Amino acid sequence: MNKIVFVGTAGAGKSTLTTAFDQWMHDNGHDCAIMNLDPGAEEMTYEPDIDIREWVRLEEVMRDYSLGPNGAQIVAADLLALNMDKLLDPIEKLDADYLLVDTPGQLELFAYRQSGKVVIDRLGADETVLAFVTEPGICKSPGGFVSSSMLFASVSFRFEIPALNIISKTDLIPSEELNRILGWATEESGLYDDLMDEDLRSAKAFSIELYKALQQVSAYSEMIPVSSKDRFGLEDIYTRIQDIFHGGEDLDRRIS
Ligand SMILES: Nc1nc2c(ncn2[C@@H]2O[C@H](COP(=O)(O)OP(=O)(O)OP(=O)(O)O)[C@@H](O)[C@H]2O)c(=O)[nH]1
Ligand SMILES: [Mg+2]
Repeated sequence: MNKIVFVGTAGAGKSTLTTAFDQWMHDNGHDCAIMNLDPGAEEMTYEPDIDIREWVRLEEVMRDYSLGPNGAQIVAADLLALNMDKLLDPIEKLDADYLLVDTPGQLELFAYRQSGKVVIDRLGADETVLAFVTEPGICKSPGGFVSSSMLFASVSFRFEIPALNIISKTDLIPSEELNRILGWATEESGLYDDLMDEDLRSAKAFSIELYKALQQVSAYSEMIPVSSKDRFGLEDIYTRIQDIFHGGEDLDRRIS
């Protein structure tokens, strides 16, 4: 089973995209299931087939360990890793070709703590792809774009599995602004010049050095523009996933 793990900054649109992509997959005849790994999720826009909250709930961790929400997220992330065995059994029983995995908003818990690595390893690194989700609110300024690219590079390099760089909520910005961001990602437009023009004072020097470091390790990656609201870009995600898993061949369509 191919797994697509949606990671990204808080509120970037991971859960909404998981919902929209699941609907797109079903509408296009692909068997797809959803696993929620956010122990603090409250209002859900989808019905998860597997839900970490059956084993770990943020409010219970807060109560049992006398912790505030941030401390509880850290404990919950570790409990999540410890409970992966319980999740693997229902995954094996799922009758689906694709599993969409929604993760908590705190990207740093997943990206930098050991628990994130345990989760990916247990899901099977060779059949998992990361869908990194960022949004215009973060990356429409040159400095913000570099910071978002740094987060993308961090998760890509740390997990050593293929990663898609997705910009969500594109319905919220004019197309010229979106094209400028997409141009930065492919280095077709002058990110360096735009950074130089940005009025950031000391942060400018930091962004420029970060920009150079990311360029040196070839961290810039084409972005997939998406709007879950307008159901735009969902097919592009599917196409890229097919590229990664099957070298571009759409097995589902070949069989049907
Ligand atoms: N306009 C617009 N709003 C969106 C889109 N995707 C998500 N949103 C909104 O952005 C907000 C956050 O979306 P979520 O899907 O909850 O984001 P998340 O990354 O799962 O958030 P956390 O799990 O809390 O980190 C919600 O109010 C969504 O309705 C989109 O494509 N367009
Ligand atoms: Mg969410």
